[in-house]
Amino acid sequence: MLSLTFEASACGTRLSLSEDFPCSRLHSNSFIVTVLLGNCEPLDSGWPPFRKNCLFCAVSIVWPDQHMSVFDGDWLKKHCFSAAARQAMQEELFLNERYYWDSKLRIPTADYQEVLHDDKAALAWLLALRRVGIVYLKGAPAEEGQVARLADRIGYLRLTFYGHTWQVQDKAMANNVAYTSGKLSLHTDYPALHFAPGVQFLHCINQAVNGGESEVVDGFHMAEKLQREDPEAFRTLTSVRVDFTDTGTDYCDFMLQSKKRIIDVDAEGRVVRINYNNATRDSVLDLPVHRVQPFYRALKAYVNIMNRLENVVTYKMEPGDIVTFDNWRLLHGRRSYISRPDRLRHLEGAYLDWDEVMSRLRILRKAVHGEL
Ligand SMILES: O=C(O)CCC(=O)C(=O)O
Ligand SMILES: [Fe+2]
Repeated sequence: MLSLTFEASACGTRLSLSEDFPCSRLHSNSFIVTVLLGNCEPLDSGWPPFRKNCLFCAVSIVWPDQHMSVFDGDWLKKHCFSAAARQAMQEELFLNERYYWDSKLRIPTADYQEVLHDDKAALAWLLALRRVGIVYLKGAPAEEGQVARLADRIGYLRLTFYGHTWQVQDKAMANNVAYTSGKLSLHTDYPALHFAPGVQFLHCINQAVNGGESEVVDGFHMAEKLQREDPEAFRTLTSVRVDFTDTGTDYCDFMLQSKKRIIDVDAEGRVVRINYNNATRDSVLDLPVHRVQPFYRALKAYVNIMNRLENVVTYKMEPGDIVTFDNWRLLHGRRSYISRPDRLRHLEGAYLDWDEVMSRLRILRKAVHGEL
């Protein structure tokens, strides 16, 4: 196997020639490899070995049937197998690096109209949404239809049993606690779906005079704290699957059941998703009885951490504000409010998935910064 070693240098990428690749032109038993230099001319150093570093442009291979393939230096670099190169490539594709926060966070804020009409503003919005998990948009008209417009900016929204978009109001015969004026404790939306929506938009059309403040907490950061403070509880919440349920009629009738871990981790043990909504956590706990108390103890430990004042960010939305956040990461809540018929609190919400959001982000990054 041939191996090329890349090195960044002031004048570009350099290719280090090694003992097993002693010359710019390598004759193996069956093919010829030539390193093309900066000016893209094949280096004809001949034999014996040419050992110094050279500016690297491409590698050409002449196969036994005389067919020639030319591999551009940037292409080869992109396909490099070194751990560092692969990690950099994955980070560029998926942007998995997160900024963890607590109550001191100043929520990144952007202008709604700019995000709709300016690619740079839209890119900055989505980059912050990915990294911080929450971005506030100001200046939307205080009327329905804005979360759908914002979703159109990305691609399309996620239809659920609560409709394409949904109206958070104090409703008679409410089919969800969100549709009352009561307090909503910190939760993620829709763990009753096995594939919960990745991103949530909430647009304030009308706010209550008294109460109705919003609360958010960084679920990934809180999971990290739990792992440090109470590793046993972290192990329980990342291994035990619990049932969630949601039954009713809205967009159409529904009868959902799911089984989820409260904290999902990936193969490397990194926290990737929080699934927690006590309003839809099933009263049926499908566990052997000796695991019931350890589960509740672990859940209480996590909930206690997320409710600490030092971890919660509180804000009150005003008409025209839209909060956009990572529903796989943040837990959000609402303080109770006093419902007044002349000033009905009204938020409109919509869901999207991360695949669509990341797709738009990559396209915007290419449009703003060129090929990456
Ligand atoms: O009313 C709010 O501020 C939030 C509503 C909510 O969390 C929900 O609808 O899931
Ligand atoms: Fe919610």
